[in-house]
Amino acid sequence: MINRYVFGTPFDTEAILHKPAATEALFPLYISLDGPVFSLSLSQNDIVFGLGEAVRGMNKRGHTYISWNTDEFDHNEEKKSLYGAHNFFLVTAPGKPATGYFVDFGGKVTFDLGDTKLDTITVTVDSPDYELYIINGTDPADVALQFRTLIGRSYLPPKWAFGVGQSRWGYGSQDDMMRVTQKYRENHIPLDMVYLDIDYMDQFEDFTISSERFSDFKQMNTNLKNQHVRVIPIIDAAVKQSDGYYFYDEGKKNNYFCKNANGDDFVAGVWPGDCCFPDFLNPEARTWFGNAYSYLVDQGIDGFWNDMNEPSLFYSKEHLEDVKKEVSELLKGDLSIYNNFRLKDLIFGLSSNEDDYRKFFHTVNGKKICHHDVHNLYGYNMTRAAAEAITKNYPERKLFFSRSSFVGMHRHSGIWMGDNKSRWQHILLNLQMLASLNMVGFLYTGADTGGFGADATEDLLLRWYALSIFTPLLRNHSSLGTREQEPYQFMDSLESLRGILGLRYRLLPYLYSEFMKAALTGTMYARPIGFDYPDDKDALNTQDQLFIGESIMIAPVYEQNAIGRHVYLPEAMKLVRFKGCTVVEESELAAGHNWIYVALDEVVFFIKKGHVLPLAKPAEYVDGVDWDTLTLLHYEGTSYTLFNDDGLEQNPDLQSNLKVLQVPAS
Ligand code: MIG
Repeated sequence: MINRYVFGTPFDTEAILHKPAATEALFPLYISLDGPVFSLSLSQNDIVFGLGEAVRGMNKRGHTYISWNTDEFDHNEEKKSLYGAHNFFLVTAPGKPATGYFVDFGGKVTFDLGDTKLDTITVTVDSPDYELYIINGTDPADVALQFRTLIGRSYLPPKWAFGVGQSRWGYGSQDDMMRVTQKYRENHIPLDMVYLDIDYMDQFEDFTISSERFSDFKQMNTNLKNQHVRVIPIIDAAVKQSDGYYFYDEGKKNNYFCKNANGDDFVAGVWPGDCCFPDFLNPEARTWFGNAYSYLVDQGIDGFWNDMNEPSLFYSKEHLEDVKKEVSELLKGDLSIYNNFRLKDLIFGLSSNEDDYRKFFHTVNGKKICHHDVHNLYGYNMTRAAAEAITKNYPERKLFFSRSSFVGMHRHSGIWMGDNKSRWQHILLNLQMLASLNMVGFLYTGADTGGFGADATEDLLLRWYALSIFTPLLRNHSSLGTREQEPYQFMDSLESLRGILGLRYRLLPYLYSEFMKAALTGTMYARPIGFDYPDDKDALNTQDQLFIGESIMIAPVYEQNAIGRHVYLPEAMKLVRFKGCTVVEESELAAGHNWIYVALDEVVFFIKKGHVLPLAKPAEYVDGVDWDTLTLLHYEGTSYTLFNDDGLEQNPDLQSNLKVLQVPAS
């Protein structure tokens, strides 16, 4: 059952696709409502799941989270905000029903989930104008399903986007793209995508290509496509302010940029220097920005990643002037301790300063809206702009994923999990976020495998890939200045890498099928194991294992130098061990707490009782996967219902693309 409560006159965030009529029902008595603040109490066994992209465990209890989209490059456990705002959480306990809450508001929302007081949740909305949805269900999976029904179908990427991707901030030329591809192919490491970061543009200007470093961009794309590899460029949200740059001139002329209080275009610094910010809340500006992607599509590009769309601001022009003045005053005196701190605060406070988000405005239906009140909708609408225009302009599905997001954007695109690091804890965080992101409809997601910041090691990369082969978005990406992270840079264990990535392609028919079924029916592709066993206390409290689709459970190793790990099995399952992408062990493991050994070059996972896992023959790219010759592994299973389509159709039908695969009687 879903109740929608409307407070004041909220701005429509367009998160919810199917809005039920506002409820006549009384506000539930167990919640105390005091202005835009509501509280509920937690009992000892209660577990809180949700909030999508956020730090810490699957059980979110015991921390304060703030929905405030932020360019945050250090994902440690103190952090309150990352790049997305996913204001949905649910409370449940073993054997108890579940209740979900969605705060539909585009500005700041604070979720104190048993942080100030262990037994109290307090949610504070930054405005009296918002909506609250309360969803009652039998168990967590039921509540999550009801929520997904409200927010609409998840984005469907093209099938090839389930392949392996290689990226690095710093690939700056056509030669770099060709070399990466060649290295992969000559080492027989599977590959489907290579990524372009900001260095392909001319002076970091959106929708331009450096002719110096990419003398024949279109030909490069053709050459790579002939090798079954697609090039995926980045697009940044901000547009360089520079007269004579065609895209800026168009935006300026048509009033498509956000304005400051005086009605002039708001200016802040990002990569290209001073920039203007497209008003993505204005539908005309969206159409303009979205259509611009065609410039690249027409040169053979089939996918994009949208960055810096929180929006991230290095400085605002206005604030920078104030800081310059104060700094020069400070430097005239002695830098006594407080002045020294002040100096540092002034400098560090330049980027993504909350005050700057109060200084610019959107125009929606002729009304001026302060950015601060709708901050969390910016990245959503940038990516929506791209997806809506390109979906209209071309018949085939294209790849889109974004850094910043809000619920609702999941209908248009996926997300990646932002600037993580080559840290062991970030493998676990990657797994945990998969679960909470699936709850809010972001099915096409994954983290920078190997870590974006800091230096990856061979063992970290192997362990991380052993998780990432199950994430729909599978991309190795790293920052400028870090140790080179392409698998072929770790030559000693190339055979192991080849095996692990090879397994991704063996699993592809299953992973794609389960992804598509989940997207088309509103279920979760990746889920906490307690969602399938809501009465089982140990299952519900397991935070480092996942079900992937209907048949398998994963339990990757995420600690350095570990030779194995603890695994909890809610019921007996079949353990399957892979080495070099072939099965080397199939054994039955009893229900309960188990220890398993997993070597660095192995992948171990579990098949659920009564279920079947189809496996393809190894392949080096998605187009090379043979969907007709599948081996069926199973644990007392008899059949598997496979979804398969051409991978490009925009609105595939579920039923007509299903095929039942029967396990031969033995
Ligand atoms: O300020 O484009 O998260 O993936 O490599 C950094 C450079 C901007 C942040 C993205 C990252 C990307 C980087 N970008």
